[in-house]
Amino acid sequence: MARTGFRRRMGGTRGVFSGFLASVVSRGVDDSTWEELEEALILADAGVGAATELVDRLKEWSRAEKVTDPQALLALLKAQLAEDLGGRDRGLETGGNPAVWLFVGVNGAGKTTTIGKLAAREVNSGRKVVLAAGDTFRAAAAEQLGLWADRSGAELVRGAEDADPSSVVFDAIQHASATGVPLVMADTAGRLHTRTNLMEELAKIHRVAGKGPGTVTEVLLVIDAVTGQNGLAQARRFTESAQLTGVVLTKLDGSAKGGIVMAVQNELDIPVKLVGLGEGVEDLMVFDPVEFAEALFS
Ligand SMILES: Nc1nc2c(ncn2[C@@H]2O[C@H](COP(=O)(O)OP(=O)(O)OP(=O)(O)O)[C@@H](O)[C@H]2O)c(=O)[nH]1
Ligand SMILES: [Mg+2]
Repeated sequence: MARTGFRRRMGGTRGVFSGFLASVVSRGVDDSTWEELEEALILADAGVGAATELVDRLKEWSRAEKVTDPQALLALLKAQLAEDLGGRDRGLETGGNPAVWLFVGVNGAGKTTTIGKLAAREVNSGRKVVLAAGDTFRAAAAEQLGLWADRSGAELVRGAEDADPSSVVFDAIQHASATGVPLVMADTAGRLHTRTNLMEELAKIHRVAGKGPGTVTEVLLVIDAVTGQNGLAQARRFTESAQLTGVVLTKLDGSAKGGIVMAVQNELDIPVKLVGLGEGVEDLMVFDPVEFAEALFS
């Protein structure tokens, strides 16, 4: 996706900062600049702690350097934001024979869609992929994953209706191993039929997946950016029981709460590895802090 495409799709969150941008550009840096910026960051769900800390840092610098030029302030703001969000490894580990990537998250977050988009990316780069239909909550879930398998050129392994999710994932890994496929992406349910606790079920899938020939190299939590701080609360629950390696933040295109990227990394200390910017197969990007900062403040 071109840079302009990213900027345009970030329109919801950009809108939150447009008042601050317009007033700092027209009036220069003054006392209300800080309040407006802090308010906008909080409205965008960056988290109060992160917002205050960033604004205090900028305020101190601009007072020490006697900066009143808005462009100088915006340049520093972008650089600081990108630096705060940067320095993280956002790669997805592919070593593992096969490598197994688990996708977890509440229902509707975008797990299945993200798997479909990523499968297409991997297949396009020449890697064979098996998709494991570990969401056995609804029959339609496996069908939805099957559509993505067809579209992306990946193979689907599904179980009987109401099959144990762990066994479906285990079978998929064995199948991948037996046929020389290096990567398995496993879908999971955001809710369950049984009274079993979701977190326990996910822990079991993780454990069972590790017993086969493969290695679980990624556990990606999928969060819907539209839910903002609420998504952060969900994420906390998942971090307590799943060994997460990264976050996929979906629906940034429809969200005014893109600041959640800051909250996730600051408060949970988990890298946002990928962002979803639409429903299509192309609408998934590796999260780029520089591009993100540019999109919000230019
Ligand atoms: N606009 C937009 N829509 C998205 C994005 N990612 C997913 N969606 C949509 O969100 C809806 C839910 O996505 P799913 O992938 O089915 O979510 P899920 O987590 O698998 O949901 P369950 O299977 O019910 O647990 C679908 O309509 C997707 O097309 C995104 O980045 N942007
Ligand atoms: Mg799903």
